[in-house]
Amino acid sequence: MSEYKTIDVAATQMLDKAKEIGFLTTFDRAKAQEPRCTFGNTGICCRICLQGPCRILPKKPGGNKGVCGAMDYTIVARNTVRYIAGGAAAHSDHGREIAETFLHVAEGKVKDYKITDTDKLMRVAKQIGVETEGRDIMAIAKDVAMLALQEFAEVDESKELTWITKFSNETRNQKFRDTTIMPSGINLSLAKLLHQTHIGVDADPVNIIFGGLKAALSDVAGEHLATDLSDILFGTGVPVVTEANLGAIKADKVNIALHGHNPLLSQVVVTAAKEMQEEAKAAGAAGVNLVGICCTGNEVLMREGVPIATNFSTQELAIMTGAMDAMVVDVQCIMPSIRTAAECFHTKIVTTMPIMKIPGAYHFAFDEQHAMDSAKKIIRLAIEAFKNRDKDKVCIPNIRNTVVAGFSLEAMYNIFKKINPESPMKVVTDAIAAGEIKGVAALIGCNNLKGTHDFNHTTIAQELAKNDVLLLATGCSAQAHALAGLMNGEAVKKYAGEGLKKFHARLNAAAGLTAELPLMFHMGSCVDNSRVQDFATAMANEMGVDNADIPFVVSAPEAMSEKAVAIGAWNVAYGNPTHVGVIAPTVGSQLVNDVVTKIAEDVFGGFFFWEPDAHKASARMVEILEERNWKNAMRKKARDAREASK
Ligand code: NFS
Ligand code: SF4
Repeated sequence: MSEYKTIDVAATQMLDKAKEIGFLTTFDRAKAQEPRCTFGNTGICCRICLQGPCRILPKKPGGNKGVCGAMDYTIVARNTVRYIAGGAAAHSDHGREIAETFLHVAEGKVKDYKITDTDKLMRVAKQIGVETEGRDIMAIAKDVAMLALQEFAEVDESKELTWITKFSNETRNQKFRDTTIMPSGINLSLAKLLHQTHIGVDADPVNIIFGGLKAALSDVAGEHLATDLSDILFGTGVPVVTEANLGAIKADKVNIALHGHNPLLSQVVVTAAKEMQEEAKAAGAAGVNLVGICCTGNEVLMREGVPIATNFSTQELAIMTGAMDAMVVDVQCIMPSIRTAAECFHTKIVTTMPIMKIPGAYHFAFDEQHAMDSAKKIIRLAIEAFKNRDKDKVCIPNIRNTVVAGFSLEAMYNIFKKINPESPMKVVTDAIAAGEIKGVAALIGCNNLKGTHDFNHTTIAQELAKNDVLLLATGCSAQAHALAGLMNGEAVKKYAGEGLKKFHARLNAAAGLTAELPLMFHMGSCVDNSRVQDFATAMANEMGVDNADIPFVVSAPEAMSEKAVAIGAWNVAYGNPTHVGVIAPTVGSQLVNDVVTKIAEDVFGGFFFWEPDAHKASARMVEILEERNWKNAMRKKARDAREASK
């Protein structure tokens, strides 16, 4: 066992190296922050106005409320939903940026981007009600782009978000209307939520939570359109075989890490890198080698098979290899400390987005008109850096695992269709009905150094697999499994229960791929959780039951970011039991905590549960799946009996 809080062997080696050179990593900083303040940890610290911070101090006369009189439940509810606003803003703004470029492509105004997946364009257009019959592709694309941008601009509260209503089933849409959480415009619902949680506005915790859920549904729309438009521009993921872990960094090549979330520039860097291999060779390297970190890494993995270097908590350690020539970052989940880490080496940190700069880093402002030029300049900067690389400082852990990824919903359907061409999702629901698999779990979200890096992710995956649960993954969770060698066919042999093994064998025989299907199906980045929800909705539709009745669970074993809170919240609204592997800062108010962990189930069928212990969490998830299957069986029995007595 490592002396550090990680299960990753390569990370352990790099942490040793960091220690040797005296570089303090996020692992040291996490330790330095302990013990945490109980007020903040449980959510009862309010900093919403300048009279604060106010803490709940029940023992002092007048101390049981904030200065304005806000109760613990108001403070906790406000803090929680403000996380959702932050997360939904991040996802949606990412979606909006893609939609802007998409519009310019449709208008023929940019040269470095094109419509790559016309089939997907047609499918999305039809789904959202854009006329396709006999129309020019670009005209259709323009209408899709305009509708996408309208999702942000809408201020008429009687309207409903297209990317919610057209991709959810009618039962859920009605649920969203009945509970007043159906959003009309993305920007509107986020602004409203910030207004609602200003000092002296909403004091009712339940009303605040419903405002938060409306913002969370805006997050779904932002994510879904980001996924759709990225697929149309860059291609929809198909199965790819590649590798993961720090061993994907090559000593003899110019190494460039693509890190962040927005694929607009990184996708062009991939294209540019293919053209610039010779330039790298002229500089004495064996070529250009791209690796991914966080969700930008997932985007280029899904579409281009770019290997994964590492995930969130270990991003600094990719630099510790001494062989990282440039790290190109866009937005979200980029630790500012990568710049300090880079100072110990020759690594160039390149920021690319106007809202994301790091003092001392290079800034190549992304501009869709000159995306290819920027990409080439960045690669040249990396080639220059390579020439200055100190070979004595290079130490790359010899660890890499085979990864089979690229499972967009379309890619999964292509496999299912080989077994059941008419109703592909029936392949899954039949296997559940037959008791071969217990259900489906989606492992998603971040790393959080309150626990041990990647321990919860990989332990839960193994436990669920043993219990015959079909596994989907996105985000840094997917990367954790990839790094640990769980994302390949070997892992099925090692960890899957007998039922899951049989299910996989059937899929493998049908899929006819050169590589065996992996234990975990990597569905993409965190915005691609929209794919995961589409999977769940398809299950509900196939089974003819409400979303809240399907044997489907979600787990964010090491949740960290505001985006993860937004994703968790909408999962609950969609009826999904949602495990979070850290204790949420809702526990400071019994009332709010009960609303999100208990009452939510009565309203939406979905609910949160906090469980830091990976084994207990897995057991609970299996129990939930079994319970839902049992209920479905009972309902069927009752229905059959009724039919028979007619
Ligand atoms: Ni998701 Fe992806 Fe990772 Fe968490 Fe950050 S990279 S968008 S937020 S840390 S999973
Ligand atoms: Fe304190 Fe109320 Fe201001 Fe919050 S809003 S900081 S509880 S006075």
